[in-house]
Amino acid sequence: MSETKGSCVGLTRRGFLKTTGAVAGVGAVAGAGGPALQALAAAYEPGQKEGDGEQVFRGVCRPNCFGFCHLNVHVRDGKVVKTSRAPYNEDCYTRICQRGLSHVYRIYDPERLQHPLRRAEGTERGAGEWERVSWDEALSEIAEKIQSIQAHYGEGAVAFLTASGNQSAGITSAYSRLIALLNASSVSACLDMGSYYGMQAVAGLYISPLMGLQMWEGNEPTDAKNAKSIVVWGANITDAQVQNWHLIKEAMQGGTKLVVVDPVFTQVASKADKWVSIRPGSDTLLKYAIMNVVLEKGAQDVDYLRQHTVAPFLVREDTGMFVRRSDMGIEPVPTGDVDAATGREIVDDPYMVLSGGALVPVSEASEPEIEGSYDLGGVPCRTAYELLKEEILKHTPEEVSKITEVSVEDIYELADMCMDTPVYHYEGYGPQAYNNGAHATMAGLTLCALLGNLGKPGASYGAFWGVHMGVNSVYTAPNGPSKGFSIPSVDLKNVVETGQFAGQKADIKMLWMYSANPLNTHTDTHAWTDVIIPAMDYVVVADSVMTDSARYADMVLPIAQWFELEEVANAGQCSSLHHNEKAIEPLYESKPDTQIVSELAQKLGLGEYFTLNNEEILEEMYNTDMGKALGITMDDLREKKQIRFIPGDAETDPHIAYKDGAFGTASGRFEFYREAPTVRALTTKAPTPEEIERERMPHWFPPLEAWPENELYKKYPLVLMSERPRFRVHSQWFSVPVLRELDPEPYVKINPVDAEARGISDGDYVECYNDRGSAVAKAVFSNAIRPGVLVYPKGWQMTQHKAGGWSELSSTEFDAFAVNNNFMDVLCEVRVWNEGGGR
Ligand SMILES: Nc1nc2c(c(=O)[nH]1)N[C@H]1C(S)=C(S)[C@@H](COP(=O)(O)OP(=O)(O)OC[C@H]3O[C@@H](n4cnc5c(=O)[nH]c(N)nc54)[C@H](O)[C@@H]3O)O[C@H]1N2
Ligand SMILES: Nc1nc2c(c(=O)[nH]1)N[C@H]1C(S)=C(S)[C@@H](COP(=O)(O)OP(=O)(O)OC[C@H]3O[C@@H](n4cnc5c(=O)[nH]c(N)nc54)[C@H](O)[C@@H]3O)O[C@H]1N2
Ligand code: SF4
Ligand SMILES: [Mo]
Repeated sequence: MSETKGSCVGLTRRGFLKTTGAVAGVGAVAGAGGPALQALAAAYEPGQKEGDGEQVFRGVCRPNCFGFCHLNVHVRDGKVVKTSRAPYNEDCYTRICQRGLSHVYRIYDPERLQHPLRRAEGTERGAGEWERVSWDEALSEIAEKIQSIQAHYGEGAVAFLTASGNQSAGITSAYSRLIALLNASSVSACLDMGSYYGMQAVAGLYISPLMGLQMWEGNEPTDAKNAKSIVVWGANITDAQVQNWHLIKEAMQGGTKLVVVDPVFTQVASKADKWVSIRPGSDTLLKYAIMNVVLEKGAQDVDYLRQHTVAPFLVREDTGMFVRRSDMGIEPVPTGDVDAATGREIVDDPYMVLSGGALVPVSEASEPEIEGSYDLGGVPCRTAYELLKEEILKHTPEEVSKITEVSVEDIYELADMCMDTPVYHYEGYGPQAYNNGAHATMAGLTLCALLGNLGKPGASYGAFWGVHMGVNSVYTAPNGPSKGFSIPSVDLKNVVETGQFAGQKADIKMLWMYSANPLNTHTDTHAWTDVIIPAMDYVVVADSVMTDSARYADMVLPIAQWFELEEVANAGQCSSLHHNEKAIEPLYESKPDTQIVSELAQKLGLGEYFTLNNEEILEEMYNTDMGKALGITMDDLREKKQIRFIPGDAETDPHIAYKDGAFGTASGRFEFYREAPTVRALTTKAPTPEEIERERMPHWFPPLEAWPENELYKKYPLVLMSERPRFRVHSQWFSVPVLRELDPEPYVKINPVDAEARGISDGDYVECYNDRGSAVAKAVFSNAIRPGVLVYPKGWQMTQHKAGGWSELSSTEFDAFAVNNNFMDVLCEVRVWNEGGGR
């Protein structure tokens, strides 16, 4: 193992052994002869006690890896000695991984923050010099800053930023309540939003009767076995969604074929029946080429298009809007109902479709025509399907092959598999991480709608991920929602630079980050260190370890670890609520976020709103009338440990998306054509008329940066892509010795052709760089990487690199509609690292 820079986490072999010893000293590796993972993984039966005096608590592993695995947290003498697999109510979700098995190292991490830290007086932010302060001093100072900043710059000048470090009800509700009462601003993370926005654009949102919002609405992964083929679009399942890999494998054992479309020959690709290597950023085109073959073969599902999509709707050429009855001069009829969302009266003004050459309201046509045109008093109109067909016919396999670098034969073969339905399309988050990424999702779903490959067992497109919304909204906003700004994180730099947001003056002067490490996990570290942070009068970070973001704070607050408090995890791929018991007292001086917020509130004169302790907050959140009606109260959760918030059963009756043929769109149909595209979130950028036009249908346009036609390509000819390693979830687990032994330091995978052209040898330290920044890592030769592409496993803190950090290279540029972090839309160059030398 080599030495890495930085005081926090640079572990030499000697340092590593010393650390392991220190952890073992507090009883970490019970019964294990050493830190070997095998020993940590010793089998445990549910409820089994290892020995006298051992207590086993139910824990929930809750990083944003989507797994939310249930754990036994084994406690002896008030110390966690081990974590092991605990039973999920549904067997198919009972599982654990190497991260779940190594929690003891996180709890007793020597790097764990023990008490509040204030940036040492006279030192620069990021210098890493701290002084210990008491909680009373820390919270008094923070309260004084909040009050003085709000008095000077307005209430919205204080902003809270969170990401996906821990999606749980207690923490979320406590901060939401404080933000609402302070009228503070929120900075929202823009992670995976290309995929989310793309899905919502064409298919809308699904809200389950049990108050679950399916943010990513596909068939449950346990349904993959019902498909003839699984087509993976840029998902690294064996490493990034390891909890689902056994479901894919079981499907394969039952005869389901696996195809992987990925620029990289990933681990999943190596297990597949077919791997299709694609040029990064071009998935939308490949999907159009497949649709082209579908039309060529006449394989489209006319009935599905007619009944469940906007195919038969007529589109006016002049306005781009669907033809309604009012376009024929018939006044809309008031229904007497009011739209809850807009407060507007609902009128009856039906969409008109062609039937036997005449226009009729859609409900009156049993077999509306999906092809054809109509002259509406001089305004030409065509069916939405005609418009889609026109776009599809532009993208022949031959043309698409030239751009995507997928062979024509492969396009036909893939098209054949897609047409042999049901097909389970498993979309990951690679294709959406480009500026054009949302359209890859829109096109994928459109391909499925064209084939009627939705709403049936085995027939699905996308990902699957839910969040429970049945919380007590009076608790989270007792006097109504905050009047502060809601700023997407990719736009924060622009807001700080212009002092404007959504047409108003916006002076953001204080940032409080929790469950987030944006200087590491969001794009363009220098946007944070050089623009955003310097513009702040005050920066607070609440975390359990010294992260890249915490290093730049003025005050760092130590939080209690996951098993040191009771919590309810309320999101994830299993679409369940999960109960996490408190197993031990918070270590050192650390406190749960809920307690930190309550104690601060006392100092802010908001004490009357924060009289409940952590457990009582959870009861307040779930013991609602709705909770009682749904059988989801805190008592239910404490007893059952896991409660599914969508109907069905994972094993015997998996969730099938769009089963009833209805979609959460304005028309209630699948909208491959949209009348009035709207942005996902307000930003400082307004979409241009061309962008609005483009947004109506899935459309391919080149990535913003990572494309050969880009001028920058001459200087930076390599596309820089990330992958999620099995050793970390984002930046979490970064300092766990047993995992560091397997994965000691940052590396970058490079095709030998690219390396040799630059005089790079396998194992050299190399510097990847562009105009925004650089990162130094070890070069690992790999023929699994396409020439012209570099791949780095993400999530190292900057202090773990010899120099720089991966997020220095990406940009905060974003698409005005999807408002997403473009993690893969990055160009760079690489050279042998010249330590101490300049460029
Ligand atoms: N161990 C671990 N697990 C995790 C996480 C973690 O940090 N660590 N993070 C979690 C989170 S929040 C998320 S969002 C998920 C992400 O889950 P995944 O999306 O499965 O994870 P990635 O490793 O980003 O894999 C993306 C894949 O897309 C490919 N790709 C890149 N560009 C393109 C393209 O243009 N087209 C195609 N077809 N493929 C492309 C990449 O080569 C890569 O194989 O993982 C979750 N699980
Ligand atoms: N290069 C590159 N970067 C990426 C991606 C990529 O594909 N490529 N993917 C992105 C995606 S999809 C995601 S979702 C993000 C995730 O981005 P983040 O959410 O910022 O990442 P994490 O490292 O999981 O969590 C942040 C911090 O939350 C802290 N935390 C955990 N539990 C608690 C708690 O209870 N209270 C408090 N106060 N803090 C807590 C952790 O210790 C950790 O330091 O990463 C993104 N970053
Ligand atoms: S890290 Fe994810 S997959 Fe691993 S045990 Fe935790 S929740 Fe499960
Ligand atoms: Mo994510």
